[in-house]
Amino acid sequence: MRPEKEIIFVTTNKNKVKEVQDLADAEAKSITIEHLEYDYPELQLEEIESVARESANYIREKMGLKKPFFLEDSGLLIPALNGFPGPFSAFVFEKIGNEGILKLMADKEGEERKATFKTVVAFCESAKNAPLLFVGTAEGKIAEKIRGKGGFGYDPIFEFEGTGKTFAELSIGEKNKISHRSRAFRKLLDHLL
Ligand code: ITT
Repeated sequence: MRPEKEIIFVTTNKNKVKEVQDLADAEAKSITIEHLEYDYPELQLEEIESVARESANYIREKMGLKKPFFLEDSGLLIPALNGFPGPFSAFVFEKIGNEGILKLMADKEGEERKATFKTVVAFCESAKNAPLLFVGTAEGKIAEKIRGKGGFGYDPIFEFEGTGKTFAELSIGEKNKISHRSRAFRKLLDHLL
């Protein structure tokens, strides 16, 4: 059967693709996700929304894609560190990793360990259309130590509120029930369906 809609996901991160693919398979069978591995230059802007929007505008101008496409920018925001690492999450992860974040949080207790994961999906129906943004967040706290073998990035130190488990202790399906990415992507699916 011909799929009703094909959309391109522009990202270098295969873990993001796995999660989004799993969610589309489970909740939107008429939508096919095509992965385009392309490392677009990410502007260092203060807001994750602006990074996602400007990245999508760059793709619109440079790539002239013939199909609808989206990309997403995600970040971990820790209020006790004034929102750090936020839009700089990829850079910070590369430089200091989860161990570095745990060190920065060493003197933080209780409410001070709160953190938010945020994903902003930027979707363009065509290269002519300005991006539409869909935002998803997940609330939790920074764990005391690295836990779990699943997931990627900051997952082993992000404990989802109430569950007591880090995202790295969940399967992809379980993470997709509650994650920032799934919440943003579901909004895109609602828009498309
Ligand atoms: P693209 O920009 O090519 O999509 P990326 O991995 O650079 O891939 P981001 O800039 O959105 O993606 O990610 C910022 C950082 O946050 C990066 O280090 C990711 O590993 C991490 N990250 C993103 N989503 C995450 C998630 O769901 N769980 C844990 N870490 C995540």
